[in-house]
Amino acid sequence: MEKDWRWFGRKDKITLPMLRQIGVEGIVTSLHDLPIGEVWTVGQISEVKDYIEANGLRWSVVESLPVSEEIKYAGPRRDALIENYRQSLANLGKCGVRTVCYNFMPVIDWIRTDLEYPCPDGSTSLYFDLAEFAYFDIHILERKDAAKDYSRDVLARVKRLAESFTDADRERLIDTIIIKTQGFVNGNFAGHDFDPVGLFREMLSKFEGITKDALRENLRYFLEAVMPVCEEYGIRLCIHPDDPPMPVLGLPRIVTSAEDIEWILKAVDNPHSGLTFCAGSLSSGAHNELVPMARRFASRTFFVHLRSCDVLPGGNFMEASHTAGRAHLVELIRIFEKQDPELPMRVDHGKTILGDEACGYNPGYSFHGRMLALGQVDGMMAAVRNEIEHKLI
Ligand code: DNO
Repeated sequence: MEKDWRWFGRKDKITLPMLRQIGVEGIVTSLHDLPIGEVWTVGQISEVKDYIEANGLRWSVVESLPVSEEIKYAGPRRDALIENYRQSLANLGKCGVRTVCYNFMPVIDWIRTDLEYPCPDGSTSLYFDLAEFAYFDIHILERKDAAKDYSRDVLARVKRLAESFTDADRERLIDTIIIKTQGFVNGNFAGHDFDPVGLFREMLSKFEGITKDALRENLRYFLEAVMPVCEEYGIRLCIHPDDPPMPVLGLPRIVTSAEDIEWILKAVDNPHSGLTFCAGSLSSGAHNELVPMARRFASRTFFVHLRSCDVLPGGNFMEASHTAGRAHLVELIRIFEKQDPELPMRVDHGKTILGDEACGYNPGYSFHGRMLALGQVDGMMAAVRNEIEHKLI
């Protein structure tokens, strides 16, 4: 697979010359400063592409071309926003950037409750604690009937948290769930000088009455509208799984399992519509067995995210090392290397190590932690290529 790296543009403290030194071949990025829903012009795209190429790299994948919330809940501006999306895809195609990742998670992108969870070895990792998340839902958002969505066990833990949580704990949770994890990937919650909980409630209300089936139909509508542009420009559009892969905050989620992925690929059965195989998101759901899923969907996988999770008791999970956890990365590499040795791949969510904590990187996007992960994955890929070359697999 091609070794790619998620780079957040010129404001990223990790520069392109640094990435060349560690063996990165392709860049994964987005036009991070543009509001969601605006057309990406040829000029804006070329400017970023030229800069990447001037540094001896290529722009391999767009992650993400974000889908506006109104497209997801079928609001009145849906068709106009889809038209903008089509235009952005066409402009990317004209510039030769042809792998485009997106997701269809309502309101909230990826979720963690702790961005600096201390590991025994002194590093820190991202962590999801279901009881803390339920506390956020029940006691901070105060969503109607929220308690019905959690088990008695989780509710007992929430009760204990409610007894011990200070104002500072509440603020930390709001900052983690709404601002820090969403801020750099999701234009809905980018700023700091607003009422995040109020805005969050308002966004949630837009999805009232949207069932899983309705959300699926809205995805089908979107894909049917954009596929002709993807065909015309040779674009491979690949949906990112939901992270974590389960319904949250009363919102449906539709990319959580093999059955969901199968539905999407069949609903609009076009070779330009595929999957971002995010091993981390999928492995954080105990119901997902990644190796058979990779075998099943390899031919429609256009982009791979390599990381691995450990699922813990009580619905909690954390990021594992890239050589451990339930994702079985070596086996996934075997499957995807055989499928297409050129497939774009990036490591995802490294730990925070060796001074990363002082650098203000986006959560999960440390330099040393990801570099270590890339080294581990690079080693696994070299071993797998050797197996393939000597017909050992
Ligand atoms: C977080 C990422 C997600 C992902 C988007 C893709 O680290 O896994 O933000 O990039 O959901 O659209």
